[in-house]
Amino acid sequence: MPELFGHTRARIAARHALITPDNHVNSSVPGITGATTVVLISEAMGAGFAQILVTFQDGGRAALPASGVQTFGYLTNGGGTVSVGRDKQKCGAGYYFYAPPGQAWSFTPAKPGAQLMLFQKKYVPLAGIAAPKAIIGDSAKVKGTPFLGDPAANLQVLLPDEPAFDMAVNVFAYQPGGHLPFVEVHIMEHGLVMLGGAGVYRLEDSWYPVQAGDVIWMAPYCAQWFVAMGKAPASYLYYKDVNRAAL
Ligand code: UGY
Ligand code: MN
Repeated sequence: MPELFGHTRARIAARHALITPDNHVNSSVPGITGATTVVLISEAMGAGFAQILVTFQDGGRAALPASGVQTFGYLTNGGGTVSVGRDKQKCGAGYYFYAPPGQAWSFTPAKPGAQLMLFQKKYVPLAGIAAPKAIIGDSAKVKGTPFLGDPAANLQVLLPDEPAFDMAVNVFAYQPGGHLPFVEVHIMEHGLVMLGGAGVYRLEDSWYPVQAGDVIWMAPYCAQWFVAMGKAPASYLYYKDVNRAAL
């Protein structure tokens, strides 16, 4: 239904943001054709990374050249073929890939409607440590662990937690009523998409109702807390910068 009075749940603040599917406006991004591309989070907002949603149409394709940018992609809908460097694999919903800096990658959807959530970050090398290798995986096969021992909050870590990686991407799944055990305040930045369910996200001193499709940016030190609400589990996919010195 068209919005008659200019209401929205979106909020773009200096140190956090909430963007709902109703707010999306497409951009053209080099290397992505036959698709609608929405740049949800970017340096223009004050973030140190980009989060981009790509929905493919008939004949669409993404093919990005090698650069100093690393890309993590997660298939939120549909399937297709992912190529990273010399690796090539057919992937379905819930699959993910990691394209390290210096490697080209492409995605060719099997059918229109396939949807990729991308997280991109300029890679920060670490002296004496080789850059990471390409990864293609299925999140359904990644074992989760109860977050700080709480079985109502299950964490799946999709990328290896090794010094070579300066970014992490995880899936957090909560049972109804499950919540982050405390209000987190940390140097790491987050980009997040709600994969399913609903809940309330505290960001700094505001509380927001959130549901599937909503995207959140949390700047470093943004106070954050989440509780899952309703009768179904809630889950989100999120990015975080990791493994680098503060100074
Ligand atoms: O990894 C994290 O910092 C995570 N616990 N944060 C979050 O879910 N907002
Ligand atoms: Mn956090």
